[in-house]
Amino acid sequence: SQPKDLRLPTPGCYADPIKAGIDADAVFDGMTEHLFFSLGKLATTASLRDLYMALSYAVRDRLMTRYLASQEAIRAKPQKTVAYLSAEFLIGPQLNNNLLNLGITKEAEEAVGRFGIESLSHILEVEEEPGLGNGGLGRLAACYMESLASLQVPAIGYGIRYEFGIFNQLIRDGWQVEVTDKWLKGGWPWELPQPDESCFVGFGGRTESYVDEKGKYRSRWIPSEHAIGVPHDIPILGYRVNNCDRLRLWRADATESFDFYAFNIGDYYGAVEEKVASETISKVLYPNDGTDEGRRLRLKQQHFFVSCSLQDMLRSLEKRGIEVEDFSEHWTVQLNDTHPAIAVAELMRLLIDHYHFEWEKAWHITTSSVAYTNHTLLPEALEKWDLDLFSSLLPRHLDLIYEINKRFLQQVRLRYPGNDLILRKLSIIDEDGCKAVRMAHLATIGAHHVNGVAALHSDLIKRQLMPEFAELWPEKFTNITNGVTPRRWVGLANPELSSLLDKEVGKDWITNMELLKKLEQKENDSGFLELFSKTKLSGKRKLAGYIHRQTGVLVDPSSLFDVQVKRIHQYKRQHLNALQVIAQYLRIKNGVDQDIAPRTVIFGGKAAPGYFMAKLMIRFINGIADVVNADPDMDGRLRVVFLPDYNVKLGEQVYSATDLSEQISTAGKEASGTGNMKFAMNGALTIGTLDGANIEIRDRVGSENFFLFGKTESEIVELRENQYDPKTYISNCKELSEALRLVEVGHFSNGDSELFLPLINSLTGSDPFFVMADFADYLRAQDEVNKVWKNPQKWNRMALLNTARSGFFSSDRSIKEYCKSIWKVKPLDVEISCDIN
Ligand code: Z15
Repeated sequence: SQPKDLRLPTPGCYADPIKAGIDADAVFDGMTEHLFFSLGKLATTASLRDLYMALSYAVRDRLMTRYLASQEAIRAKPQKTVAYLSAEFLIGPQLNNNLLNLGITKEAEEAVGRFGIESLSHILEVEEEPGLGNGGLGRLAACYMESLASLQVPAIGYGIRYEFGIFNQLIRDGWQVEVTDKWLKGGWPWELPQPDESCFVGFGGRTESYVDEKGKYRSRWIPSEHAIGVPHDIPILGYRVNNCDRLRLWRADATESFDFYAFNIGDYYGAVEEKVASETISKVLYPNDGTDEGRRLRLKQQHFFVSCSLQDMLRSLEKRGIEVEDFSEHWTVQLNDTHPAIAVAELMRLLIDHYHFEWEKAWHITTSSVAYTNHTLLPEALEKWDLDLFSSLLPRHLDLIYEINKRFLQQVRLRYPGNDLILRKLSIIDEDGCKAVRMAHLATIGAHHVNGVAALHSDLIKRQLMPEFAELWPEKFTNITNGVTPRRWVGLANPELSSLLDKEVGKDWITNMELLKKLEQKENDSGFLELFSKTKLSGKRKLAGYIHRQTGVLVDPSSLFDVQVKRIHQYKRQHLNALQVIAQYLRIKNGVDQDIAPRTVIFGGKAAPGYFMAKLMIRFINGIADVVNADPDMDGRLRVVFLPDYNVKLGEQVYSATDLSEQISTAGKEASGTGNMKFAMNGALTIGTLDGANIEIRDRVGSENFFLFGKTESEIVELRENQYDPKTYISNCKELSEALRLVEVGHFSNGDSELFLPLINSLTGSDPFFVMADFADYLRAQDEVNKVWKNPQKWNRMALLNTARSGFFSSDRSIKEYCKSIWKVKPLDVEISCDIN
């Protein structure tokens, strides 16, 4: 017989389900048991790592009640679930987040204290973070999963369990060195393998026609290779609710751990190679952020996780006795960029070839389930697959894509008779040059909604990226401005600010960020501003200690902390910042530094291993740092730091310690940005261009509380169309030409005048990202920063108003918009039924 009730595991059930079994005694007992039974250790011999594992297991136990109750709730009361498909989930450390969301941080602190640990932070430091993403896109997926759970929305995140995540970054002689990220090596306690729910995925081979038992002609795919996807589930608990959603990441295994037939006929090495090939699929994350590589293995990864995920969704309907016909009433499938866009063809294939639906029916199901988020306009990021590669890996999918395209173009012909140009522009197949499948077109045709990630970006999708699609389907295109979760990015990242906010506006701000508006009343309260700035100073002290330990550089916590942390990319323009640093350095050297505020300029971020210019930018920053930091003339007025290995954990340290947030991309290039939001919430002022979500941040915090500079998107377009010449900007700005000159003579490269030449040539030659055009205005805005810094009361007021007005950028707001306008999903209450007997 089936057990009906969910029973709480030991130690029993308390009246308040949230507190069930999670007082300090229970956490301590749980740790003791896990030390003994799961880790084979006695409390007396346990290492810090053992204690980390024991606490994690004890916390995980307490998630399980909620996790299983959440699955039970949806079974008992079927309603639509979000399936968030993403090749990346950059979830960061789990222990502290789970403690916060369970509400047992204090209890855990007390429990570890009984093992002789002075501070919970020592335990938290042990955790390896899963770097299963590159940057903004992967972190957004993680924030969205957390908000979905906190808003009690049934959801599953589907992705890949890479064995190696984004590389660890070392800096050697100023250069980036990449080191394999072995995040699983010590055992990672937050995942639950579910081998019973494995799926088969095919690759390669051919398609064939056959006549079915009813005499009907059908097609089928005979793949030449297979892999097995083994789900590894990570529970995602909402904040102080019982809802615990799931992140289901697929690991690729060989179909047989060994091909025994091949073994028997003597092809021992062939058999081993086959196994190695299938297990390579989930081996490593591609370390590109915003550049398409077009590699075969990458397409394999995409099809692998998408196919497993769709099979999983279909299977769950069958298990619950729901008709596959009703798929779109039970699943809403969100494509995080085009990485999972093969889902459009794969769902069609499963519905037609496996479930024998007619085309029209299958297409209706597909297009009423799938929606697509675009994250970039950069042409180098838009995924295209060569037809040869595509057909050799996914021949059946290519047939289906041709059919989708044929029917779509027929519709276009009816709308625009005789217009062949528009057919070429809209076709899924790119016929210019090497023929290729355009994944953004497949996603757009297969989706009921296409959204951009900030107002400007969504507007540019319609005006520049896909004007023909937008004219064809105006109602399909929409905007959902990105957001970030306040639990991690304020609650965990800034505990001191959090307790000040608790006292001032009440504890509910963390789930209702609009409550922070109340802080506006304090803008002229110098006592409160003092308290507010003390939380910042405390964050800066901690970061200064970290910087010293990591880099050996001593920085002054009372200086202005000016921070640019994000992936290194020419469009993000870290070199613009670096050149500005050189100009400040020259001012101090030349004794024209009266107004310069003492500054610590901090950079952090990884470069794609194959992106030469980005790696040179890192070398450039470190070259400047070496000279500036060694120069006694700087006299504490300027310090430059490159923080190695920027990741989620380091981000948590950085946002709370920043005075000035650098958001200086070329207008029109940064789709949204999300770091910009984390800084603003934590009371940093932004120096930024009118790009991505910066525009909306400025609109909300007030233009008087934002340091604006630079050309607008339309001015950039105009410059580009009118033979932009960076040289005129260089000769018109003495500080710029002198800074460039100093680089050219090798001042930041021990006299080597070759090292930075490619960078200089790019800037003085074509300057594709308009660094020269924006330099003078950037310097002007930096002077404004210096001026305001001299008036701490004013600075603190502006900073407070940034925090007070940043509520809109909570991912709770973004997710509510997705739920209402795209997914049509509702929250679901999860109750924990208590049954002690
Ligand atoms: C990525 O991190 C982003 C876009 C991409 O197309 C890829 Cl492949 C990776 C970023 C955007 O650059 C950033 O502006 C945005 O905030 C983020 O996605 C989340 O939408």
